[in-house]
Amino acid sequence: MFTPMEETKKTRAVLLMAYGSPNNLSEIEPYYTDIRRGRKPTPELLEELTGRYAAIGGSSPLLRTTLAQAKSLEAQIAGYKIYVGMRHWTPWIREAIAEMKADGITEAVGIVMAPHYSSMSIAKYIENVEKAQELHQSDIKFNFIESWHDEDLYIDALIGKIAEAQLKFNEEERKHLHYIFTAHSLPERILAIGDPYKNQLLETCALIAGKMGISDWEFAFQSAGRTEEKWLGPDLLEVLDENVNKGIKSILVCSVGFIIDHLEVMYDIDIEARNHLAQKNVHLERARSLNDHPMLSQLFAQLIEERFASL
Ligand code: FEC
Repeated sequence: MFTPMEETKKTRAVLLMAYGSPNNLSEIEPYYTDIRRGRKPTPELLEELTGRYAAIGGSSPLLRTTLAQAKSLEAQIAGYKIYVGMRHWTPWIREAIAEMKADGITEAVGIVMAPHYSSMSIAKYIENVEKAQELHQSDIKFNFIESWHDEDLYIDALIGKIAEAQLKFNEEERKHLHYIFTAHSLPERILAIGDPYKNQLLETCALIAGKMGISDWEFAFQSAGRTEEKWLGPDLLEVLDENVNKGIKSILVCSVGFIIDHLEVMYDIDIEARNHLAQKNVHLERARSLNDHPMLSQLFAQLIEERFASL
């Protein structure tokens, strides 16, 4: 016999979403084509991206880590099934929706493995879910958690990672440590439409700095797209140059906009930014991403339970 609450839980579920990542080098072209909304990349762009994946070992841990996060979340919110859907590759969001429909899910909370809202990121995941619902003639009632950039558990978990990275510097370096917080750049035109992305990012940084008592920090965008239009700056590499010119010798980078150690962190910071500083006598360390950190699943569980309670 199931209690009424257990009965309700059987028709309620969580959709955990992330960007998506090719499983091997041969999947890069169709993956990249999807990111470019159906336009195939030029041979030069394809070669450049293939080179980046090859440099991090041929594939990214993004899916593996998202699945691990889903598993720990499932353990935290016993009773609700967690479905995983990716925006740009398998397992697709549309596959998750088909599975949810087949399982008789009627209400769901959607959350993305990205803390900051933008019309060019989180809103696109929501659109993707809506299109998938149309495709499968599904009418699951979705409630989306659109941002969680100022939540204590996220801020405190990041502070823990920054504290771990501080220990990679010697005592003298720690006294003069400069902090750079980063996130994925987006086209600058989002500012004109009042997109909250940049402000939410700065709020995250200010909360971390305030709690840690750090005053020597700045924010930079990274991973700007290879397109003609202007992307949000300043770019991480420019900011690194400015710091070199000022004589800064120890820099701790923390990518607050990313949750997982994936391509954009493993290549753009661990390889590209490091190479950029080679021969410049600067000690750079990066705070590890949260990945499947238990405080993150605790936060997701809390936010999801609150949403279900409000339905
Ligand atoms: O590890 C992996 O295999 C995948 C890593 C990955 C994540 C990610 C997250 C975000 N992106 C965001 C915005 C854009 C915009 C464009 C764009 C392009 C790419 C390309 C790759 C890529 N992104 Fe990404 N992104 C990841 C990977 N991204 C690869 C294509 C090559 C390149 O430009 O580097 C430009 C699209 C266009 O051309 O029209 C815009 C944002 C996030 C953070 C939120 C999220 O995770 O969804 C914002 C992870």
